[in-house]
Amino acid sequence: LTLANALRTAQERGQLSLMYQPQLCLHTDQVIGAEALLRWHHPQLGMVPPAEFIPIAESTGLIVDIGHWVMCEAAAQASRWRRDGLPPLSIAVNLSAVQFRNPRLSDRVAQVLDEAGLPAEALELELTEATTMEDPQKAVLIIDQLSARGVAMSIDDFGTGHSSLSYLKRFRVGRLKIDRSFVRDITEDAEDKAIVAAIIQLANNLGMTTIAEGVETAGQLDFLREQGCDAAQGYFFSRPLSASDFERYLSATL
Ligand code: G
Ligand code: G
Ligand code: MN
Ligand code: NA
Repeated sequence: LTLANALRTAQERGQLSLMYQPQLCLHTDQVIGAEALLRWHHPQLGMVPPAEFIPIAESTGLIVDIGHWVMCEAAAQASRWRRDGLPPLSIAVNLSAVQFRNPRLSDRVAQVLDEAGLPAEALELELTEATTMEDPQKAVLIIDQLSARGVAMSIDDFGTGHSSLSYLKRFRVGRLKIDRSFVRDITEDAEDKAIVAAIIQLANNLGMTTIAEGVETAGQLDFLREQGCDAAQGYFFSRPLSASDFERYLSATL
């Protein structure tokens, strides 16, 4: 059994699912959205971590169909939550570089939103720095197309790739996700403090908002608030949850 072959049938066999990690606004303390995170539960292998199977999905091209399924599933869930009267949440989906390169991406996204009955602003596509910097000139155009359709976008793992500041200002993305490697030691490490403070200022000066990932302690949260970070996600608030656990989490915080 190769992982690639098992992955080929994972979706049709119902082995894929999404978990939802709450995202909180640090100005209002309200849950404002969720990041959809893919899980693969294989009957023999158990839970296969995304760090293992996403690269295989990318190298085999399976990520195109899997990524499409993720977008449909996440959009449908967000739409159900709206219909059920939950506060309007935005749903963030991780986009692979392979999906990003697809010339029909913005049509596909529009179709997914249409089928789910979800407003474009409620979907956020997370692009990594590596994805955007593969071909930054082309990335500017693709981001403009998606942005023209009203889809929200963010740069994931910000600060870890090779982003060029001259491109950052040309990418019409709404927010930067501060990578959790910078957040981890933020209460002790003077350099991490400086980096995070600088990212928040840079984002604000370019008209973007920030969300910190991997927030695990009250101390980290205090520092982020002081610096004016807009939103956060991490184990301090909640681990990624199943859709029904997410609903319970949300009603407990209302
Ligand atoms: O929970 P966590 O282990 O889920 O995620 C590990 C990595 O896998 C993260 O970098 C995350 O961005 C990535 N990932 C999770 N879900 C998806 C997905 O649906 N598509 C892509 N391309 N990456 C994902
Ligand atoms: O790269 P991306 O941001 O898409 O990946 C999110 C990953 O971070 C997922 O694997 C998710 O499970 C994990 N994660 C989310 N919150 C925390 C946290 O507070 N601490 C740690 N260590 N990992 C987290
Ligand atoms: Mn992400
Ligand atoms: Na990240």
